[in-house]
Amino acid sequence: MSTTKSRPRSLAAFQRAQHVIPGGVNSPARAFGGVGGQPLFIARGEGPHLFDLDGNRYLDYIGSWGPLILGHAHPQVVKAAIEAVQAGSSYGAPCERETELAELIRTAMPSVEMVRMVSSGTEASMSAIRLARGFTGRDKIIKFAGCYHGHVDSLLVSAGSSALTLGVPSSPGVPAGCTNDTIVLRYNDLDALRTVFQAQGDKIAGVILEPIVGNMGLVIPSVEFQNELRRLTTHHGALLIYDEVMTGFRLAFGGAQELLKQKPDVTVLGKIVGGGYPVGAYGGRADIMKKIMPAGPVFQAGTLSGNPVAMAAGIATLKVLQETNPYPALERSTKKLCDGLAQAAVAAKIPHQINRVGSMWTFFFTDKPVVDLDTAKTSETARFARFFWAMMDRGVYLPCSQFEAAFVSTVHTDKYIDETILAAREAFAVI
Ligand code: KE4
Repeated sequence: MSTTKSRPRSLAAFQRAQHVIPGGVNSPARAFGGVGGQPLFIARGEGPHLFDLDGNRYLDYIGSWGPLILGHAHPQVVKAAIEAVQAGSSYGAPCERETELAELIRTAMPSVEMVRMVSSGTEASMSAIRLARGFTGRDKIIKFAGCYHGHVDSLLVSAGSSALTLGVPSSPGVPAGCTNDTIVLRYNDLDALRTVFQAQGDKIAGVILEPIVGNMGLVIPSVEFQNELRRLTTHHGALLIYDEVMTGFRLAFGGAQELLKQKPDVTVLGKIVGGGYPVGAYGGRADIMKKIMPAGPVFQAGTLSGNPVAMAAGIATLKVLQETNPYPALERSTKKLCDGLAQAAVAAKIPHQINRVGSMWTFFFTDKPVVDLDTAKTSETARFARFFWAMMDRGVYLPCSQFEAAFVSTVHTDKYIDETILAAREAFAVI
């Protein structure tokens, strides 16, 4: 780890946390395992900035790993959450905010005719898998190496994000019985997809994928791959499940499915849909969703599902997105950022690939086009770690892994984009 700054209060906080929390963090993605050194402990977030316990200010390109498309503490989200809290924190009974958020999701994504709220992306993808199996009466699920769908036992094989960063894409503690029905293929691999469906298409309950991947770093599907996924699942009666936890409301108001002009059978949501509060959701065709209890026999439940405070934050966030349509501006600002990073890398003669869709992007330290996990892994992760700390020391907070996407928010103005490009020019000169 090569930081030049001392951050004594973060260090002390980390040492204290390690006595009571495994690894001192409540999610391994925050552990800096991929870049070395100790994680920062945050005092507060404000707009595009994070402030650590030592009073340092950083331009935040993580945005809580995606939810904060409007930046930290957006006034309308804060107001909505405070009003909701003053009416109580949780009822254990339905409230109209749940219906309102479900209706907003349906407006954004016409493929989603009905929605069930849960409390995390993991819970949403786990439930979507169970739904696919319950609806089709089949057991096999196809996933793709490098995609991450949360820490669902049956999907913790060749998983991306922090499972990949920390070298446990297939975690101990997951019995073979949980993954025997999981088929792992290479992303963008048409031949493998066709071969599996030809051999066992009548056994496949569903295919789950990140329609535009964030968890190997950003990887874009070929049009042929997208279309073949839809053709084969339809032909064989398997469900096409888009995990839009990261891309939903990020790449367009209607998510990746709007951008790609695709129509999945089931969509998994999280992150932005809760505006930074614990919300996951899964939804899709009404005939499929009506299989979910109590409408149907497939069990799924949750004490804090549809929590009124979280619903209020999600509604406020989606309403701001719906009313302001920030996506063209996000496209412009993120393109400006990535063009600036590319120019700086070329000037420093640093081999790189930049994959970007809208306000999601990844700077890979490799000269090979990154189209799947194998090509993502050609990146020089040691150089990424040096870049990470060189940017951190210049007040820019990037995702602490080569295998994550970075995010631009609506409050990353030109001034801050320019500051980031300048920091990168200096950082490239020293890594
Ligand atoms: P959560 O259970 O963390 O809310 O969502 C799991 C999940 C599901 N699907 C996709 C496409 C996801 O990106 C995620 C979670 N993303 C990671 C970051 N890449 C969350 C960060 C963390 O694990 O702390």
